[in-house]
Amino acid sequence: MSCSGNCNCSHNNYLTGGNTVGLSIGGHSRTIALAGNPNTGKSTVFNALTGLRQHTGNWPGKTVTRAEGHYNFNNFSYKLIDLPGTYSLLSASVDEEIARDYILFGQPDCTVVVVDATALQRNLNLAFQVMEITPKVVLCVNLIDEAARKGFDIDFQALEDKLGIPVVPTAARRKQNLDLLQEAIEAVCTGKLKPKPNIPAPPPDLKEAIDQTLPLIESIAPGLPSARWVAYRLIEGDTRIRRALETGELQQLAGIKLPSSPKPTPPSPTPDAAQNPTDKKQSA
Ligand SMILES: Nc1nc2c(ncn2[C@@H]2O[C@H](COP(=O)(O)OP(=O)(O)OP(=O)(O)O)[C@@H](O)[C@H]2O)c(=O)[nH]1
Ligand SMILES: [Mg+2]
Repeated sequence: MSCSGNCNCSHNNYLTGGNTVGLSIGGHSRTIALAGNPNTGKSTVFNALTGLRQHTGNWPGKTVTRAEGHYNFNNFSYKLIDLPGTYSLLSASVDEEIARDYILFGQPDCTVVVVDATALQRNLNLAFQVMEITPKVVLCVNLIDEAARKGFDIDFQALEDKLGIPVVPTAARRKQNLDLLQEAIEAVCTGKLKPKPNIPAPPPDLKEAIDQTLPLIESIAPGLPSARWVAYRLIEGDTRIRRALETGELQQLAGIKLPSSPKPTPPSPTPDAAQNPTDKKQSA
């Protein structure tokens, strides 16, 4: 895919490139990831927006179904990726790893986190984790019909102000407010809206550890997206992420060409600074 310098589309790589999974919608489009806990209505949103313009296949090398589709909005084409449900970006099941890797390294133009309006607190955990990785997030608070039926009164404006990202209440099964969701996605993709996720700064010792780790990651994997998240994981002693960095798996996921020269060794975890940044966000 060739793009003019001022486009807002995703560029081909292992995760975003349609052909790598035998799915090619073609054309010039913005790529949107639909993430969320299981059963929050991601596929309902996906089906309502894409209708019959859907393709399914498998994720590369996995038996997990990958669904992508497209829709047009204001004369622009949007490619929607329906990710497997995940509770946390730290989870280890194959489905959850796929969702995690796509959010971290697929570099979608916007990630929509679909949450269940009747279980907001639990669902926001994932939203915070995604906000930590990218500011290009829209929160889709789905099942508002169900929340209303249960007598929940949600102040969406307050939620938006507190989180610093656009919040769109929807009832996807009734196709309610999906136009507002499309507007919010467009605004984030074009930069008309620049979300400023409200994420508390890490404590000084953790910040210092991150500052020391980031240049090492950059030296091993120049330009790796989500390097901060990788730094958190290394500091916490995540051996799987460390191995994935050493073997070049992360770089491959992000579509980064591997250097032929030997790589420096990644930093050893520093237990003193080991804290779960995600847990901090939850208590924030
Ligand atoms: N009442 C109500 N039900 C909804 C709404 N959106 C989705 N549902 C229902 O919620 C259930 C789960 O919806 P899905 O779209 O399959 O959820 P999902 O997030 O794709 O689920 P996983 O792929 O398993 O993670 C289905 O029975 C939907 O019909 C909504 O806005 N209101
Ligand atoms: Mg689904």
